[in-house]
Amino acid sequence: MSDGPDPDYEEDGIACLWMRGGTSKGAYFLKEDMPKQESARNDLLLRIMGSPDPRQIDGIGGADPLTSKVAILSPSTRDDADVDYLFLQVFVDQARVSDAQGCGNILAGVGPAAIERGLVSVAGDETPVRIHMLNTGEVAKAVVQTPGGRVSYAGDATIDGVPGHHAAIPLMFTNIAGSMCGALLPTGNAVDTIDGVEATLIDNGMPIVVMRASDLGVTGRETREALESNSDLKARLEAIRLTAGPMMNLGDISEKTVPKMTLVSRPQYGGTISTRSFIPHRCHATIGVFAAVSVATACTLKNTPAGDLATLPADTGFWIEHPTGAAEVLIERDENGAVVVAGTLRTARKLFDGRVFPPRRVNQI
Ligand code: NQM
Repeated sequence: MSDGPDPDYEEDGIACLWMRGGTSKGAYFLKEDMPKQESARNDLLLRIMGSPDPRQIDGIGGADPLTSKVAILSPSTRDDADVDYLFLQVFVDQARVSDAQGCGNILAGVGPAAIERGLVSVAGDETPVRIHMLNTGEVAKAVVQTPGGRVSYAGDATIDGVPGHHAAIPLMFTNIAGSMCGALLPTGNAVDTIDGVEATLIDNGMPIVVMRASDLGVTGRETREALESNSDLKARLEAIRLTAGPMMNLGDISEKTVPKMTLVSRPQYGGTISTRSFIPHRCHATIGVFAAVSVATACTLKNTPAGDLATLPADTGFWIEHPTGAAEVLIERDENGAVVVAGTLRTARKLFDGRVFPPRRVNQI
């Protein structure tokens, strides 16, 4: 990164990889191409995405939190990682950019993007990439298909919520318990009661609040659209969230995207459990990767909302049902039943590689 003035982004554009990562979509940048000041960087990202505007019509964002995401990559600052990854959530209808959560779906595109941008060298037909997730401080391990010395996105892996089949990108995690809350169960309890609703406040990679859908007056089988139009439910969830945040050591979360709110019910399609996730104000079309790991972990806790409703698998494969299918989470437990390793399989795809042009601010003209 040069010490000189920032370039003329509006005139020259900025190098951008637009990728699908798992069931999300986002813009991948090199840190060295970004403004040095955080406030200038966030302002640039808002303009690139077209926020604040519910349609993001003047930017590349997809008018949905799941398609208004950013990954910033840089050479790793740690010996046990190959690349540093900062995730940023660009709000759609507010002028806000948040680093207060990670994202396991966008993580799926980090390995390929790091290779595409020359931060990581191809190692053979498959290239392992150790990713330092700056939002939580943990390292994830991904494996990228690299036959013939370049990233291949083609393959036969499928994930629910994404049409077609693509190259598999396995992701493995260790030591993610308490990633943001300091402990797997930050209150020390497997069940807390908030506003009369039993909830498990848990963080195994993502802080989530797990509640029985039936305790909130819904079945948990509703569509994303039906839940999003239920304003009474959304108000009740937000009231519970505002209480849960400080209990989870997250401080005042009124302006943050964590904790996520997860409604659980019995599995419908032979999976482990059925979910509907609020992230936190829109209902997820599928489920976040780390949120799915956290729900799977909650399923292993007896006499809890998830533990009571789950049908635990005989092996390590937990299927977390969501509005458009199910996500598989691999869970390995130690002799005490504690989750020590978690993993999942995602796919990712390079959609566009080019330069993106933000609009000028009025005061710049
Ligand atoms: O939980 C959405 C997503 C996510 C996050 C969100 C995610 C995760 O699906 O790891 O992937 O929870 O805001 O992209």
